[in-house]
Amino acid sequence: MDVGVKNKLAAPETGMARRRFLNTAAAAGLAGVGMAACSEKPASAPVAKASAPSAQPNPGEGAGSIHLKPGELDTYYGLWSGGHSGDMRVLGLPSGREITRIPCFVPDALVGWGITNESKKVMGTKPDGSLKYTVADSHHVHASYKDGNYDGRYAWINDKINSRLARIRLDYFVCDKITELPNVQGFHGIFPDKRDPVDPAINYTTRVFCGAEFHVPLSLADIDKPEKYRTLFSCVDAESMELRWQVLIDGNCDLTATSYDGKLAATNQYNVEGGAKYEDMMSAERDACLFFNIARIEAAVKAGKFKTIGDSKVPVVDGTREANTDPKTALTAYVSVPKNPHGVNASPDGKYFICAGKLSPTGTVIELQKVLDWFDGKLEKADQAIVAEVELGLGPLHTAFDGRGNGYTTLFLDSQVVKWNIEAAIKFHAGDKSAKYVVDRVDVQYQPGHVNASQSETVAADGKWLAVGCKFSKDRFLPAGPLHPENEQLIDISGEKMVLLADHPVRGEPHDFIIFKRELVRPKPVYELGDSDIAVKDPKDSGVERNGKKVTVRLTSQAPAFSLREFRVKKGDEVTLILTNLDKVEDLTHGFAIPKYNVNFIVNPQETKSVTFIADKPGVFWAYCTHFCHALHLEMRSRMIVEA
Ligand code: K7E
Ligand code: CUA
Ligand code: CA
Repeated sequence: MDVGVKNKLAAPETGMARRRFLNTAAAAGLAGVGMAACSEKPASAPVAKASAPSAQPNPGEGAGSIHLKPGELDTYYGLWSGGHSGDMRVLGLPSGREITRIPCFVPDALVGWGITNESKKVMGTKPDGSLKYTVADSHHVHASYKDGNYDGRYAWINDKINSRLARIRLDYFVCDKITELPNVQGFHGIFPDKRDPVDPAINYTTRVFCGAEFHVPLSLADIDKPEKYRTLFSCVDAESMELRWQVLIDGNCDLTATSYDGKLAATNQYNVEGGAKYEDMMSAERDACLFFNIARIEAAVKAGKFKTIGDSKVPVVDGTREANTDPKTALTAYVSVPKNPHGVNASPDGKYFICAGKLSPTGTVIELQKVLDWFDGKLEKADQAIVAEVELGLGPLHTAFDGRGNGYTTLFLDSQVVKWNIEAAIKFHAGDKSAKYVVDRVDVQYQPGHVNASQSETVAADGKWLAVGCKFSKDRFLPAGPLHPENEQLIDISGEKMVLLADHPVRGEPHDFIIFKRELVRPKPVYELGDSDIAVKDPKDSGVERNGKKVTVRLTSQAPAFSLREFRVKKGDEVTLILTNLDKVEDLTHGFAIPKYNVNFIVNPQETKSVTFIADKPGVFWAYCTHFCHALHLEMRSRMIVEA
């Protein structure tokens, strides 16, 4: 721990005694993090302290009630990552009700994701037609922007295990594309850009930036030379979902942030050491926040100043320290941040990126104009862009914003959220020791990771609700065996004091999430027949078509019947079954299951799906509707006869 920093960062408010040991904890490093996470507050410990801040009522009205009347709709959507469940969850807020889960990276039995040909095409298959991957680990969800606010087109989510980026269409709330990033492992942070750095007419998202955590050998010759392992920062085209370019960097990537003017993207780095073991990864006192000059990178790609790696055709530019010493031509700027930082978040006024210290008790505020000044040669050192580095508490991870100048940072080890004023922190850092930057603290249950506020990462941050993703729920819910849910908590931040209002158990394990006004999306109530070019548009087009051993079965559904009451194929046929749901009524979904053939999927109104299988078992198979649709739902069947 840097003693100089410690003294400079003496907290201006009282009640910090318990946090005095933070310097030793930081020195104890990762072991300290792990142990403290589990031992600081044993499950039997009373949680009375938690309600202390809430006991003081907020002045004014507060953000509103979290208890909706039956039939009343939520005013915000929340998009939550599903962690290693590999899905995206859609919540209504402030009630916290889970509305649906959108399967992305892993199969889902409800809708037939990973069963239908259409979903398999999105997920990716091996040459034999089976799924390439069935596991994933999604952490971060972000949505497309226009003029600094969400525009309701797309959301993206990462898969850390297999370095994949999935896109969700926000009209149908379905995953429509998945891209696997080349040359990297441990793809973690994502963030869409908010406008083009050069063309003012492009005031919306056209790029998604992806940070990769793990160092890997870029050539098989380097397998046994960890010192040669590298990571890359990637840019994916928001529309085509193709890779645009990558940047070879020193150190690693973690979380990602983008500026409102489109000029800068950044990633926090916790492993500037390039260590292969955690002890090595925490040997430096300061790591970095690495800035990317988007316009210059794209100019370099255009000018052919790139190489490619292995089989990948993606242009890779050189963003290493050595290649970028002249600010006036640099593609990258390394701003130092203590110590193994986690999280980089853009303040809604467009001025600052904030990095949380994780192993340092500090939040670092970096002024973006000063980073641009460094790129213009007007600032001697990139570190001069740091305008505050203030003590927040133990284990700071992520920061959300209320649009009134305050940040809300999770303190993993303290099990708290700290509300702090950014301008006051800047004054304090500049030497005004009377500047009280910490506004409030609230205990959360327990060990919070991500935090986000309603509209937080947009120009329309409204400072009403704050959700906190707590990694441990311990004693907060009825025990259901050794696996505990996570605890997503909701806090009213409309007043001076934060007020904890609700606990929600969630199936493991969301990391990040966004919360936005419901008006910002325009979900479609039904599909369009023309969405699929194999749609069976009329029941009269139903039937069995044979082409050698390949058989196509076309049918439609209209409650309470399928257009084919029976169909015949022969043992050994490769059967492709196409089903269009001709019901137009909103909410009238049908299912289609074939016993013993591992087939089940749903078709929403006007939607078409298909499955392909080998009819390897002769006999009679009652295909039936699995999704309750009608008083005669149980009677809604078709008979598949497989002739021996
Ligand atoms: Cu969980 Cu965003 Cu992967 Cu922090 S990360 S907590
Ligand atoms: Cu159709 Cu149930
Ligand atoms: Ca480090």
